[in-house]
Amino acid sequence: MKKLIGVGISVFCLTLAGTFLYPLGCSETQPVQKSVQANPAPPTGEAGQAGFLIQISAGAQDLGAAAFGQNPLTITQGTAVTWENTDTVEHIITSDNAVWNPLTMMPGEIGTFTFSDLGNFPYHCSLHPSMTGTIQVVAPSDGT
Ligand SMILES: [Cu+2]
Repeated sequence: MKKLIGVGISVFCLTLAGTFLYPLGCSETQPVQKSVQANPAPPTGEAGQAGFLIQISAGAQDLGAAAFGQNPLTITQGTAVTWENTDTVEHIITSDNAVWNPLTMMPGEIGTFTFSDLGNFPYHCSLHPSMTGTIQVVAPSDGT
């Protein structure tokens, strides 16, 4: 004559196991936060190619060709160029040959154009015609 008390023991064991396992689920790992502050990143051009940032200096209207942070600028084909207006007045970056639509930038604003064609691209500010710049677009070197 045997009394089966196995079921009762099993339930007890499961409860016990749950109690012991509970603390294990509590361990937390704090992820290390990496904070990298960089200058405003220019947008990424086509094919994942990095862009280039040209800052328009304060007082740009009196600076002529020096109004633009990089001038003349040589880039490889497909690069996106972003102008950032760090001045206190509006500027309108205009292609001499109407290659792109004029980029109107109030102070603090940016404008971007991706250069897909080779060649020299002179530009100016249509509000301050003495502000002139040139971008030269060259073929990416393929190492052959
Ligand atoms: Cu201007």
